[in-house]
Amino acid sequence: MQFQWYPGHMTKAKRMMQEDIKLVDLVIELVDARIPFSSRNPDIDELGRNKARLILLNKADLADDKKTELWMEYFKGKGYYAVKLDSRRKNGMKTIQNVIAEACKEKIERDRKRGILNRPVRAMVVGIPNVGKSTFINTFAGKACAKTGNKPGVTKGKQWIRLNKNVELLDTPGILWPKFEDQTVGMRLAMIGSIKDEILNMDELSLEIIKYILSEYSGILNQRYGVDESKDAQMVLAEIAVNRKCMKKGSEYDYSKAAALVMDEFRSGVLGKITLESPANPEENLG
Ligand SMILES: Nc1nc2c(ncn2[C@@H]2O[C@H](COP(=O)(O)OP(=O)(O)OP(=O)(O)O)[C@@H](O)[C@H]2O)c(=O)[nH]1
Ligand SMILES: [Mg+2]
Repeated sequence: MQFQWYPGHMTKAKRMMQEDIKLVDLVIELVDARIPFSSRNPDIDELGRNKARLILLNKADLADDKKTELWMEYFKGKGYYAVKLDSRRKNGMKTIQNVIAEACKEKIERDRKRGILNRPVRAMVVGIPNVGKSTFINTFAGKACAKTGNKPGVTKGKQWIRLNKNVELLDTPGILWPKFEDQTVGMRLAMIGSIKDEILNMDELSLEIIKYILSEYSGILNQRYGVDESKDAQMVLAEIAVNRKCMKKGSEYDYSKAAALVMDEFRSGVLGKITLESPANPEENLG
């Protein structure tokens, strides 16, 4: 399988990000909690150098809680602040407020020594497509948010959202691209649904996910589809087609229909909370 990701826009996006990052104290980076390695951008560490860094493990409601904890430890060990969340929900946002204050305490202290009081922390949200940036901004800002308008002297045309007296958010998120040239990374992005399905081989993808679930989350496929887990992925897929009556016209089984069913139920969380990579072996191949 080959993956394509926003070619052509990349250089422009990166240049814009470089400009935007100069304006903020804190970079809030969203990653997908199911693939915290593969959903990161290779350039973000370079771009965000000298800024306070907060990593949000978003869509944690779909991820394996134990593995999410391991990833939080991993990121904290590397000097980031890290919080897990479901961006669609309001709870959790208070924690983020507190972590932002903590992450920016040096800046606040520096301001205070220079006699600058109450200058809000400026933050921007970055992440790869579909990771939940807009959802997060909407939930975090809530209804009470007010656009502060253009700030003369800071920059032209940038809109800031004043969250409260302590935090301002750049209102357009920075879209980054993943390490799409790596095929394992591409595969995992495809699995969570971040790559257009039309260009994917869903049958192949479903066999990979079945293989992975059989080895890492035994019991799940038997429970959901009544399949024999001692068989290989191909046989398991065939059994899912039979048990779920995935038929073509006539009496032939439709394995592609079964494959699509498995992908859909994985992505929507129906199969359970499943994480595709661990911090100990993030680059290891699936299955
Ligand atoms: N389950 C779950 N779904 C989420 C969460 N956050 C966002 N989503 C869903 O993920 C999808 C993408 O969310 P967006 O907020 O549009 O993502 P984005 O990063 O702004 O995407 P682009 O603007 O395309 O770069 C939407 O269907 C959201 O409802 C979360 O924490 N949990
Ligand atoms: Mg968006």
